[in-house]
Amino acid sequence: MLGCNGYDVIDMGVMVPADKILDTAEREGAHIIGLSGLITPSLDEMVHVAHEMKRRNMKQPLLIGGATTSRMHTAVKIAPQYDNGVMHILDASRSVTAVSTLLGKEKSVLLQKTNDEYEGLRQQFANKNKKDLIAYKDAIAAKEQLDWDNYIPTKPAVDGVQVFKDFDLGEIAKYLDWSPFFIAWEMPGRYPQVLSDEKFGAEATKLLGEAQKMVERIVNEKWFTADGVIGFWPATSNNADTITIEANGAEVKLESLRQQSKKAAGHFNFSLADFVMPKEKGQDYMGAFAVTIHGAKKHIDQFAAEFDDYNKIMVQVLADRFVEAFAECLHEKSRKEYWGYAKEEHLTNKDLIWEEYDGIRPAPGYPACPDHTEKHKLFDLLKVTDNIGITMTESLAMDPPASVCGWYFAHPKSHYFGLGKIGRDQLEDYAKRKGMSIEDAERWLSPVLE
Ligand code: B12
Repeated sequence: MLGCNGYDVIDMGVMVPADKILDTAEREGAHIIGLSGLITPSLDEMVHVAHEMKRRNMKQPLLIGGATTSRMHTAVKIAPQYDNGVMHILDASRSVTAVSTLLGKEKSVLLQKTNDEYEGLRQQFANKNKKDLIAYKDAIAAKEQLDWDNYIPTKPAVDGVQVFKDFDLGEIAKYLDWSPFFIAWEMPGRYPQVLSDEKFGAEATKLLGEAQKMVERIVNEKWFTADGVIGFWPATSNNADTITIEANGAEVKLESLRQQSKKAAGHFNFSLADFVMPKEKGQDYMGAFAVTIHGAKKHIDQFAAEFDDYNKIMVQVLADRFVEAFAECLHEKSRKEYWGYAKEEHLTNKDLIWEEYDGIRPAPGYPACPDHTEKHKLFDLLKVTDNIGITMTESLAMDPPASVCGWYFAHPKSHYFGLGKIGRDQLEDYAKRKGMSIEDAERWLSPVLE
């Protein structure tokens, strides 16, 4: 593949172990190495790669990018591991200038400038004011008290787990949300407004037309196989941050994290556990789901082999759109049918996108539940790997990449929120509840630690 300045680009693909990347880079005489990270555990993997590059005495600059990366994290955690240049690139389009400079005479000037800037960021990080946190026990006391006395939980129609194999792609296509599609193509603005945007409108309209043509082929020629699994179980909370699920005669404890920031009077410190009925109030229910798109890789590889980057990216982006649409579709069917707490719901796709329904489906890794390790429990409860073939890497990324999993909550007052930072007291309690060492808990929760 031809890249910047006529240099070759080797795209190693997704979820490649550090050793394989570095072996290939050394074998092929790479001039620059780039890493892209989607979820926070991949940030640790990047630190490891930088460390390995130093151990191997490598000389190439290391470029960092992707949704969860940041200049601060790069400066504080990754750059100190490697002396021959680490740079965070906010946006792929900026990598062209950076790469051109790194391949030219000005390389050492750019690396020195970056290093000075990162030194400043490290100082800033070291001096940053701690957030105003309240004690964990006070945060629990400031939980939202839902009116459980007047709430009658709906017993799910599906008892246990239900698997969906080769789900109708035409049905899923009705739930496609095009706004993130345009974000993936780096076109700002929501759909459909983006189509009439002064600057991007014409290009956006053309792109959408081509995407829709590919959607038709995906559906008619069955490029993808959509598999999903959902499950519902009796559940109660403990008035703090543990939800107990009863599955197959055994108790499974789901551990939540609680907002600990100091809030104005009358504002709550939320935790997902608040949305499940406390045990002394009675019996509630909870659900989970996992969905995946198989088959995209074959088409991605084929377009890559034809050096057709445009269609390669289009398939990737559409696989992501399909999996999100599948999650939306199963969530709606769950509310109306499989759980059945909203049998009368009648919403348009636009209403669904704006989440105008009762209940939520937070995904482990999202701001309300940033601990990716809870995915292990979800995978066990739904037997995700056996049922629909999703596997997890050591960094807890799911393969196929177009996969989503999460929890279902039904309470009409359940809502999304961002956890924010937590204190040492909550970290210690959480580690104990999870049976994890403090060091492990610190590693997995590092982005939310004070
Ligand atoms: C699309 C998307 C998905 C897609 C997958 C995308 C994919 N395969 O890459 C789907 C729907 C499958 C998905 C699933 C999940 N997602 Co998601 N997803 C997103 C979303 C909405 C957009 C990411 C994206 O593609 N942006 C568009 C691209 C073009 O931008 P970008 O990645 O930032 O890349 C640009 C630059 O960073 C740069 N760049 C990127 N890489 C590199 C590399 C180099 C070397 C350089 C120079 C530059 C560069 O260039 C790009 C163009 O400018 C983000 C939210 C967000 N707004 O970022 C969440 C987000 C990344 N997802 C998240 C999570 C948690 C998940 C799940 C774990 C949820 C779950 N439990 O199921 C799963 C994990 C999937 C897996 N396989 O393990 C979280 C991650 C948070 C975290 N702390 O870990 C985010 C941030 C959402 C959130 N607000 O919490 N997701």
